[in-house]
Amino acid sequence: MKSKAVEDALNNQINEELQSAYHYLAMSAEADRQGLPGFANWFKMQYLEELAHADKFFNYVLERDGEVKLGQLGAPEIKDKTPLGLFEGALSHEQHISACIFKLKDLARAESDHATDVFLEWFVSEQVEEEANARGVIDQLKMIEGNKNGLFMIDRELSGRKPEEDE
Ligand code: OFO
Repeated sequence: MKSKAVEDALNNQINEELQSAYHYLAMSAEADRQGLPGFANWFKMQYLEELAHADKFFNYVLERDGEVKLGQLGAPEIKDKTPLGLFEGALSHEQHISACIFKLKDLARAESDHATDVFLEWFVSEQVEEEANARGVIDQLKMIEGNKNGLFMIDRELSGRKPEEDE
């Protein structure tokens, strides 16, 4: 790639996306352990989406004749394991990813890398959606205030999430 700084940042983002996937996989296992199959499904679908995000960055670096450098992944850590805590964790994680994407976009512009700037547009919109999705579930969980029937209904709703079609 023309800019080494952009190439490094894109490689770093592959790692961020894979780390996200790993994080959601751990959340899926935790939800399953708690007897919440719908939550487990939602996090598993999110895990698959994050793998697809990593793949988009991976393919893009190769397409631009860059060098892919895969780094280490850390063990996921779930701070708050309550249903609300899981989704609050997801939201703050997505806010972190949004900040990464914005920083990457600023760098692409500073380096006059127009192709990368355009490539990142998809991720900017995706992050708006991802934050809104997590926020939507948080709102529902706050509304039921821990009521078991309410939690059962939300779990049923989350069980309906399907893998996204390729975009
Ligand atoms: Fe959850 O977001 Fe990737 O980019």
